[in-house]
Amino acid sequence: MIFESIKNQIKDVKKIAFVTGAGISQESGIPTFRGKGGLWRNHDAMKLATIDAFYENPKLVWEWYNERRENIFSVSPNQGHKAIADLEKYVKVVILTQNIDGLHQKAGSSEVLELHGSIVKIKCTVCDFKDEIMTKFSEIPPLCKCGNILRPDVVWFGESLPEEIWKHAIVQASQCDMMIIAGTSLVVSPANTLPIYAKQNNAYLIEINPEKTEMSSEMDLIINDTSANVLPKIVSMFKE
Ligand code: BJW
Ligand code: ZN
Repeated sequence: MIFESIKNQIKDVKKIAFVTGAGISQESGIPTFRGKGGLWRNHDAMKLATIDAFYENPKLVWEWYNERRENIFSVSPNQGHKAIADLEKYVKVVILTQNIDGLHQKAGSSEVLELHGSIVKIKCTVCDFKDEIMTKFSEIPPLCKCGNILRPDVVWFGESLPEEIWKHAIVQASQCDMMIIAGTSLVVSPANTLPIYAKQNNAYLIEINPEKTEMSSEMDLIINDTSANVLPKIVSMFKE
C-alpha cells in the first residue's frame, strides 16, 4: 500500500533531494546523536558538539573525535547509502547530508552537500591552515605549525553552516519534486528547514525513520522502518 503510493508519485519525478542524518549510518555501525547512541563515556554528545566544550576541554573533545574517526574510517556504506548511489542511474539525485562520515561519497554518490562539515577535515583555530587527514592523531589536541590548536572542520552548535554549501542546499531543496528525509530527528536547525523549502515547490515529502519526528505531520508519506530496509525497495521501483 505504502509502496503503491510511491509508485504513483515517481512517474513524473525529475529531481529527488535526500536529507539525511545520523540514522542512515546507524546500520553501518555509527551511533546516532540522540536516543540510545547519544552518550559517549557518559557525556551527552550534544554538549560535546559545541565550541565552548572544545575550548573548555580540547583534549576531551578530541578524544571523542579520535574514537569516532577510527570507527568511521573502518566502516562501510550500508544498503541505504548504496541504494541512493544506485538511484543516480535513473533520476537526478542530490544529497543534503548532516553527516560528517563521508559514507554517501564512499557508496558512489556524486552530488553530496555536507552541511555540517567532514570528519576527515581539520583546520587551525587561529590561522587559515586546513587539511584532510585520515590517520589517528597520536598527540591530542593536535597542533598547527603556527603553534595553535587544530580542530575538526565540522559545524558545532552556535556556528554557521558553510555559506556557499548552505545556499546551494536551499536552491536544491527548492527545486526538487520529491524529497526523501532519512535517518534524521529534524531537531537541528537550519537543516530541518529544508523540507519546508521543498514543500514550497510542491515536492512530495517522504520520511524514513523507525521513530516519529517533530515534523512527521508535515510529510506526505511516513515509513516507520530503517533506511537500509526501505531505500533499496524504493529504488527498485525506478528500475521497473
Ligand atoms: C534511523 C535509524 C535507521 C535511527 N534508519 N533512521 C539556542 C542557542 C544556540 C543555538 C540555537 C538555539 N536554538 C536553536 C539554535 C540553533 C542550533 C539548533 O538547532 N539547536 C537545537 C538542538 C535546539 N543550530 C545551530 O547552532 C546550527 N547553526 C546555526 O543555526 O547557525 C546560526 C547561528 C549562529 C550563532 C548562534 C545561533 C545560530 C549548527 C548546528 C550544528 C550541529 N552540529 C552537529 C555536530 C556536527 C559534527 C559532528 O558530527 O561531530 O551535527 S550536532 C548533531 O546533530 C550533528 C548532526 O548532524 C545533527 C543532527 O542530528 P541527526 O543527524 O538528526 O541525528 P539524531 O541522532 O538526532 O537522529 C537520528 C535519527 O535517526 C532519529 O530520528 C532515529 O529515530 C533515526 N534512526 N536508526 C533510519 N537505522
Ligand atoms: Zn595555525
